[in-house]
Amino acid sequence: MRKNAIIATILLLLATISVACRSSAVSETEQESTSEKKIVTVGFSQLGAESDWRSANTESMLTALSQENGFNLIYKNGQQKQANQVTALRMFIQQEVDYIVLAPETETGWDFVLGEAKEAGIPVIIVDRRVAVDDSNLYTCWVGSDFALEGKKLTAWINAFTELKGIDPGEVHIAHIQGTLGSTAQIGRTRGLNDAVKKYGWDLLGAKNGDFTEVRGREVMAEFLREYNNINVVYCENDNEAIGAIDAIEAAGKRVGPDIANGEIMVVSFDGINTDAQQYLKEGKISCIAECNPLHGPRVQALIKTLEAGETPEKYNYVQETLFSSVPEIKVVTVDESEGTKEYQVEIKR
Ligand code: GZL
Repeated sequence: MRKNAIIATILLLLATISVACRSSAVSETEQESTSEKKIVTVGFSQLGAESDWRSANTESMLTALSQENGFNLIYKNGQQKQANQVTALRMFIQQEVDYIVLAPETETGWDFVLGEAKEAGIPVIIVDRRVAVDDSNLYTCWVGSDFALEGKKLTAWINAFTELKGIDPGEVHIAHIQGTLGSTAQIGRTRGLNDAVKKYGWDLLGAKNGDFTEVRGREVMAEFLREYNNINVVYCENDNEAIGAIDAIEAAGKRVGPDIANGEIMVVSFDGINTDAQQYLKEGKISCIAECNPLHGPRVQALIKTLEAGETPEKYNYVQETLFSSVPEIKVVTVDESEGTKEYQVEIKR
């Protein structure tokens, strides 16, 4: 009898221990699954939907910051108005999101609302264009392109073209279609052209704002054609403007192409994501496109993961980009880096 009692007690003890272990394992598993499943809430303020580049950028961001990737994304489109973006950021702050991601329309006017985000302890990641604020601690980090370098690359290509064809720099007559004034992309690409005009001695006829859209590109190109009869290069600050400009040039009965010695008008551009522009490049209607990569979604996702792990990402994260050329003889151009003095070769993709 006593023996049975002892065996029963031991069995009861073993059963109790195994239940305790299983429950702690379950709770650990649950904890692990809970921590693995931690959903990160992100408020993303996109500036608008003005171009194919912007659409590709938005799609990349929404795909990367998806629920299956562990995010609860609150997406707001600013319709090209900074006031709408400021309202969106204030809403994100009220909702106490974990992170704010901002693709700013233009560089200035962000100090106050970014100060409110900082006050609320919400890290801000800037994507694509930059913000010009007094205190760069108002945002955690930025990812995007070096727009001044893009301008350097494209103007280096124009110079290589004139040298290849033996065209006198003074015979290069440029119509400049700018992007949204005050945006980092416009500031950098415009600086690239203005510096090159001084460096090579080109004739810059004028600059008009095409606002990165096809409609405005067409309108301002028509204005240029009414004002000047010697345009032989059109420097467009994105592909949508270039497509509109080509429409206007052809509507005026002129030809687009690299044969400027025989009256063609050479069109160059930025981005390289628009399928029509890529087709124009193949046909030679656009002579060169400086790549501007819109696929920032995975890059922003990686920055958030770094922050979630308690690590500090680089403050400024530049995307590597190249040139697309329709002129096969030009295979590489040499540019010096925007800030540095190092020269480097830009392999041209065909
Ligand atoms: C560049 C981006 C620009 C694109 C345009 O990073 O801000 O805005 O070049 C877009 O196509 O509208």
